[in-house]
Amino acid sequence: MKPNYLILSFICLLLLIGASCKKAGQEKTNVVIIYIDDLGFGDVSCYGATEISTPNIDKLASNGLLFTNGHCSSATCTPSRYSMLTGEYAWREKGTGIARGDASMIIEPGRTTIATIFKDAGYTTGVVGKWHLGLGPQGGKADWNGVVKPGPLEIGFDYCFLIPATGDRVPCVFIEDYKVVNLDPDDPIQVSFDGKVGDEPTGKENPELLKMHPSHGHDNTIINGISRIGFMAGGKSARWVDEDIADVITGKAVDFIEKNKDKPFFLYFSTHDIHVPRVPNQRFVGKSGMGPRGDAILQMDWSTGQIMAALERNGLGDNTIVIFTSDNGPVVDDGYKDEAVEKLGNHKPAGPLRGGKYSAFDAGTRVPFIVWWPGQVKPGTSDALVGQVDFLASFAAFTKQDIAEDVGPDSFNSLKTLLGESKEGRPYLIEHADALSIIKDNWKYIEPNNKPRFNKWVNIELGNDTVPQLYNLALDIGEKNNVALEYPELVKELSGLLQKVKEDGRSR
Ligand code: NG6
Ligand code: CA
Repeated sequence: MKPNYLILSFICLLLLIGASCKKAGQEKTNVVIIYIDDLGFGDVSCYGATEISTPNIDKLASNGLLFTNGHCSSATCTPSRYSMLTGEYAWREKGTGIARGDASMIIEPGRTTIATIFKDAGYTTGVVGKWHLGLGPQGGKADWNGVVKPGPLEIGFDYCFLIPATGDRVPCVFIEDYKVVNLDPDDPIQVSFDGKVGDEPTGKENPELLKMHPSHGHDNTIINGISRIGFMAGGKSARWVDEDIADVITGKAVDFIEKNKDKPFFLYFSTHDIHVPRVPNQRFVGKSGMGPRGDAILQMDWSTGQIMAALERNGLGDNTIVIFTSDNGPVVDDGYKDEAVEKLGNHKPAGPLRGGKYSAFDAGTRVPFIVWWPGQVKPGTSDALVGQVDFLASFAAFTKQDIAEDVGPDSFNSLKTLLGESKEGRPYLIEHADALSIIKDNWKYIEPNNKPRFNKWVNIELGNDTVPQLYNLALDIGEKNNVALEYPELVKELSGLLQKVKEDGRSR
């Protein structure tokens, strides 16, 4: 029988269209970054925690690529986020330490960020959750009662729903796009970090009114029975309820996914959990047996599950990359008496690592780091050295864009490594706490500095020392043996490279 060439050509045409659609689809794969606050390397079960179970994150890890040597850039929040969004190490710029609640916008409006990269590639971009990168004009103050600007919308985000700074800093209100949510104009907000405003009680003056007491700091205005950093008056109808924060922001993130399910989107979902004050919803209270810190971990795992369920429900499961990671390492007592210390039991928030949040030791910056993209990223583990500072250049490459010479000065294209196509990690990575460190080929050098080694406030070894420190992470992941004196050549090489990266003003 004579073949029907018309039908055959039609089938070929369909196949061709199918193939090119797949390619086009891949170019517009959605990207979601789930950014947890203060989550330690050992805080989730897929990273070895045995005293707590995080089934949603474990599922993400078992279907994705789990990095054992993944890093944020700094041991605290603001600089890590700055560096993740801009691709520049935060320590290069003044004013990128832990931001006050009334800090002005730290990233200059119009600057290329990971959000502008996606926006330029035709994505709808959103940030939901903790911001902590300042809002309002340089040299001025945010107008909490008017248009809160500039903010994320000036650096590439189409949508934002924000906790302006942190849960423990005023103002304790949400911001959607440019406005404080539910604000009554007859009850304007006042915010101060320099002295009391209004006549509302503070934790210092009226501790009997508190439902959670500070252990250090955190004794200014009482909002919902918890005293905060900073003073606030007014804005009563706009104030958040701590127990509902996770529900509210997770809901907004899910709404963003649903609204944008038919077009490519980039979502930066930044949880309040497991930062202080840890006040999880009643559903999680007492469920971990570890007090509010453990319960907040369960709530954070739930939030992660909600995001994943929203992706699945909308058929986006195999066309979305999800990156799950944290902004800095763990801290147990970070300023409130919330039983985190008493109920920790055998749980090791940092796993085998030394230090924690604020620390130059590896627990400060080596964090959970999972990349999930079913059908594309092969499940498994990778011990390649990867850093969040590389997201900008990597996603520029992913969306097939070149970046200008001065953009993302410390961001390397690590796309192949992040997607598991290569086992080769970064040649080296700089880490930032009080001191700077450099990691290269599993050696870690911490530069000498004069700050004390131990901070009694947070009970964390900060990794500071007046002498150079060198650790062989391959043999000594807990950084117990400083071998600087045994390897003077290596100390010279690493300190020299660190010095060069500082002096060059860029490393890409
Ligand atoms: C510290 C706070 C701490 C936390 C941290 C920022 C005190 C005594 N301590 O100054 O509780 O808010 O700043 O954490 O106020 S971060 O994760 O946002 O960097
Ligand atoms: Ca943090």
